[in-house]
Amino acid sequence: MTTWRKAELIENLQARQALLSRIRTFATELELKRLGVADPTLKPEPELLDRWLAEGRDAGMSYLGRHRDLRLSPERFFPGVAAIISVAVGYRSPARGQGTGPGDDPRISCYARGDDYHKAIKDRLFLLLAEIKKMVPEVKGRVAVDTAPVLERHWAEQAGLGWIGRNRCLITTDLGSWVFLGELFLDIPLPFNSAAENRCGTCRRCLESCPTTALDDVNGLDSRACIAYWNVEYRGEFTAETPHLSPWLFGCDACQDVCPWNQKASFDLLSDLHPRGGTNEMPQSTEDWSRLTDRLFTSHLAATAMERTGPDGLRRNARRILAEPDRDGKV
Ligand code: B12
Repeated sequence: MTTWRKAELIENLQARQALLSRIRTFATELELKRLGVADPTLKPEPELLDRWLAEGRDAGMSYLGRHRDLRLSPERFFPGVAAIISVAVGYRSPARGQGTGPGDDPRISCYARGDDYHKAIKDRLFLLLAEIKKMVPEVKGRVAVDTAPVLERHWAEQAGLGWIGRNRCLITTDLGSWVFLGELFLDIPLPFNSAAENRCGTCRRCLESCPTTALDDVNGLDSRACIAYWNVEYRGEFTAETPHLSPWLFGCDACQDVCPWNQKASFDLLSDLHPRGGTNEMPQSTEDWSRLTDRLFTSHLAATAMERTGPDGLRRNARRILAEPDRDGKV
């Protein structure tokens, strides 16, 4: 197998191209087909994050402000960074029912029905790093998926994978916004991709369809109004500020369901992310969910994205939906 020294990669574009081609081949074997490389000097604009935080749009997620400097500066997150590999991984499944489709009651965001994406993507990025180490023994790298202080959508956009839409999601031309993101920070240079062009045009369907008007064009998303903040991230009993969650038991896809790019998106999803098979035991109605047992949670829903909220959180969400007045004002 050809190996490269770091100095050689810095000096020689052809060596960088050859390495990237090998990286892509191996990544494809790992099902990481959508991969781009971002230039770490093209940092996110501090003003946008600072304004967002100053306006309290982070709701109770204080970690977003606490690690502000790391989020804005890839060198602080990973000293010596010379390239950021960004991957987009599909999760939309053709399977319907099980609370994932329009008309289902209650609804569960379709990102939450397969195995936990954090592990699925991280495992693959660590394997990719190990393979790069075989080709460039000096290389150092750091993997990030979701929980790391990294503005993932920004890097995915810079890596040419898609654009940040009005719904604030990274939208790709083939999978729409039904993608998870992950990154591999490297201290060796690679050929960079160009940032993707924004293709939302004049479409405002996501802004108009958000049931709680949490999205606006100028300021982005207000987490204090976002249903996905309340039914996934918020801890404790709900307050007077909590918006109506119905029909959303976990997460919310309202701003993605209406996106025209998502209507034509293909179902090319990572094998780990296929929805787990439903059984007769699985809760169906909101009443069933309000009585979800810990045993059923452990046997069917542990190690899915729903682990974040846990059985107490899911029961709480279901009780809340049951207590909300329906469209005719009846409880
Ligand atoms: C906190 C968080 C949330 C919060 C806040 C969401 C938000 N919009 O910030 C809550 C709990 C509400 C949430 C909900 C969801 N999330 Co979330 N979330 C995150 C997390 C951990 C951090 C996001 C963050 O830093 N926000 C801070 C704001 C300021 O960042 P920003 O809007 O991207 O803006 C920055 C840049 O984009 C840039 N920018 C460029 N143009 C503009 C324009 C404006 C107006 C602004 C303000 C900024 C901006 O400037 C900003 C700062 O430099 C990321 C993972 C990560 N580490 O990035 C996942 C992540 C964004 N979430 C993800 C998902 C899947 C979701 C949901 C779809 C889940 C669901 N179905 O319920 C929803 C979608 C909600 C939405 N419409 O954004 C995916 C998104 C994948 C994709 N295709 O984009 C991510 C990337 C996780 C992952 N690894 O895949 N999430």
